[in-house]
Amino acid sequence: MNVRDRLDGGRAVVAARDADETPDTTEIRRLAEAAGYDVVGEVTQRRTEDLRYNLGGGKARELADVVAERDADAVVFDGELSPGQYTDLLDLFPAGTTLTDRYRLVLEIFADGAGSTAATTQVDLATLRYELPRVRRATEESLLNAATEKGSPVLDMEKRIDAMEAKLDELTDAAADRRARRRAEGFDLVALAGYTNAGKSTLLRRLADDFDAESSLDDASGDDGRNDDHTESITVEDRLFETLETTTRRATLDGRRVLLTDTVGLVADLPHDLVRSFSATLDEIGAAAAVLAVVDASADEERLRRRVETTVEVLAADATGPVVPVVNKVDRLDAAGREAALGVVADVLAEAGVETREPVAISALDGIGVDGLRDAVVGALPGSTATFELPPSGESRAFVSWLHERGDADVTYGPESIEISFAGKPSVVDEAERWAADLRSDGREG
Ligand SMILES: Nc1nc2c(ncn2[C@@H]2O[C@H](COP(=O)(O)OP(=O)(O)OP(=O)(O)O)[C@@H](O)[C@H]2O)c(=O)[nH]1
Ligand SMILES: [Mg+2]
Repeated sequence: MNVRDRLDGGRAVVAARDADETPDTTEIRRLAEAAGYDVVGEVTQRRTEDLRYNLGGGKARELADVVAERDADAVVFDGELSPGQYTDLLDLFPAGTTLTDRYRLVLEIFADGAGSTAATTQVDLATLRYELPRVRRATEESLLNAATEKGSPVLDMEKRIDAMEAKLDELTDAAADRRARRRAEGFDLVALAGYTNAGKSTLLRRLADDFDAESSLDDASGDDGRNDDHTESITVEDRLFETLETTTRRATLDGRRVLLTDTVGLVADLPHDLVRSFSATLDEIGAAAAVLAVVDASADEERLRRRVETTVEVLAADATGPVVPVVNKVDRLDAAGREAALGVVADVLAEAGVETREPVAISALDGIGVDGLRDAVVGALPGSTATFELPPSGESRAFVSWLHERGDADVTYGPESIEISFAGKPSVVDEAERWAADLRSDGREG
């Protein structure tokens, strides 16, 4: 059950323009639906940008007619409208019609769905950053010389932006502390990133040890102590921006303990500062020991290319760990289709000059290739191994359970000794070696 199932944005006409080809409205329609609109019509145009309306003047009036005919409440424009285009277009439409561009549409989806303080603050900040230049322009036009400090909407917005940035910094520090703690406990952090609807959450559910509320690691106290539903379930839906907040679960991959974080999806053609505003996603990507870049391989070649490009742009800027490309939804493809998709992904990555591991083809839905993916992830994580031979004491058994919690321990109990081979994070192996040395010297003394 999702809050957004009850959203009703009203009836919308989508409009799109492209200089080079007839616009494809599939994605903007799906974004409009995710924001709760019922799409009742569309108007598209192939031409260069008109300064006044963005669309050509004739097309803009045609759009107004369609709005009236279909009794629409809203126009959703695929692109970014300048403040002037926004007001001029709105003037053409029947009174009461609302106008939303691609950027505002994404903000609407997030504003409706964000639950935690961090997520809400991020959306508010992105909205203010978007509105500021527009309000500044409007203020300059109307109050050319009346730059009063008192009650200036621009100053007010600037203050709110500063306050929100400070608040987000605090929340970000808390998240970083949490990550440091988990690393110290021997967890490797792995992030799932990628275009919206690629199947990230489905993959998280498949890889996680357990995905019920109990095992959720996003303690609400890290936000504001509020009881927060968003961290309790990982929802999967064939809808854009189903996941609006990062969520972390435990997973054990070939005995290696990792924390997997599902992140907010990416979408093409958004101004960079909107993506930046969702800093929790970028922080998780930056902190991860490995990033799984999930792509929907069942998309046609052009879309696949565009989505991989969008993903790569973000990863190139933020990922520090190795990137494992995950070519998902291959259950929808035959062998030739899989090869083609793997080829496109490899191509885009090579063109972008990002260094990644070999792409892995999987179906998160039915499990094809997931074992291979586990191996690939473990292979990408920094790791080391050690063997120990210890006296059979209570201390040694405590050591063994400590190892079991922190990595992959293979234990043989003999009458005279306990033999262990262990694989895990280098820092854990170092600590284990120090402890084992103590145990051995205690054993000799006793
Ligand atoms: N056929 C097929 N469908 C899949 C697979 N993985 C995911 N899906 C479907 O794709 C849709 C989106 O899946 P999600 O896991 O919600 O995708 P996401 O990347 O988390 O999407 P956002 O949270 O919106 O960014 C759902 O309808 C899934 O059932 C797969 O391997 N095969
Ligand atoms: Mg999701």
